Amino acid sequence: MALLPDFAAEITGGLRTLRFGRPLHVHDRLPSTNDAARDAAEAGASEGTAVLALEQTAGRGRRGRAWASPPGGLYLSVVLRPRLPVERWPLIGLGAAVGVASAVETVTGRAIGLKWPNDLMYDDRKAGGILMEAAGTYGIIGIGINANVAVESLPPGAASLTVELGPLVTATLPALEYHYDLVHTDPDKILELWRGRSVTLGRSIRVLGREEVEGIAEDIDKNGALVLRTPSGLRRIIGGDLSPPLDIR
Ligand code: BT5
Repeated sequence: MALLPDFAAEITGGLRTLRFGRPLHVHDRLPSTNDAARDAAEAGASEGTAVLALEQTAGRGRRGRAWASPPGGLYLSVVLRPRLPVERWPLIGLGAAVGVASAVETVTGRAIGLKWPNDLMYDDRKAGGILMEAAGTYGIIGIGINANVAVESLPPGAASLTVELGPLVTATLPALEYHYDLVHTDPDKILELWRGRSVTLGRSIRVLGREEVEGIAEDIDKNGALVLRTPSGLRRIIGGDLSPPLDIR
């Protein structure tokens, strides 16, 4: 699990951020960049401290699910110290998704949509995901983007983009910082940008989980919850997983 200072310097040399990626620790391999960023946060690291690994051996998604992290992809975590009430923290995930989608689009020229809450979609397939973990006063935002890998090494339904890792990181960190700051200063703008990229809204879907609910994804509310129109009225869904749209053909 060696540190790669030369690659870190190559990225930070052209980095246009004030806090994000300052510093940036690059490792050849880690169990999970979210764990390394959490350790840094616990040790007092300032907001923006970032950890990148070229490969993860125990990458994770939400609810303890595994995140396939073969070499080639982007695995990045950033320490956050939000100045927001905790019920608004889900907006940070939405803001990060908007930021990462715009960075990926800029670098690859591919259109990226967002599936609620935080999936990056390319061509109806999942090309990336975001994991926001909160711990008291700080949060860790973890970003996984499938890049430069054979889709056979990813779960079914995944897509991988062809893009150089260095420029992708250099584009992602400023987009993350900009949208994270926007969550604090103009959260309505984040909601508007998220809605503009949504592949969920207007679709008939099923929320999967302990209690399954079907309905039409009508909107997201000011805290990022999904507003679902069901036969028995509007329901707010705070966290969960969505089925693929039920209204496809
Ligand atoms: C996510 O979880 O989409 C959040 C993924 C966050 C990964 C980053 S990488 C850097 C940082 N360090 C970490 O350890 N994690 C973060 P979720 O919505 O729960 O999606 C997980 C599900 O997506 C799995 O159950 C699989 O079905 C599928 N999946 C796993 N790996 C995938 C991949 N590489 N590409 C697309 N889908 C994948």
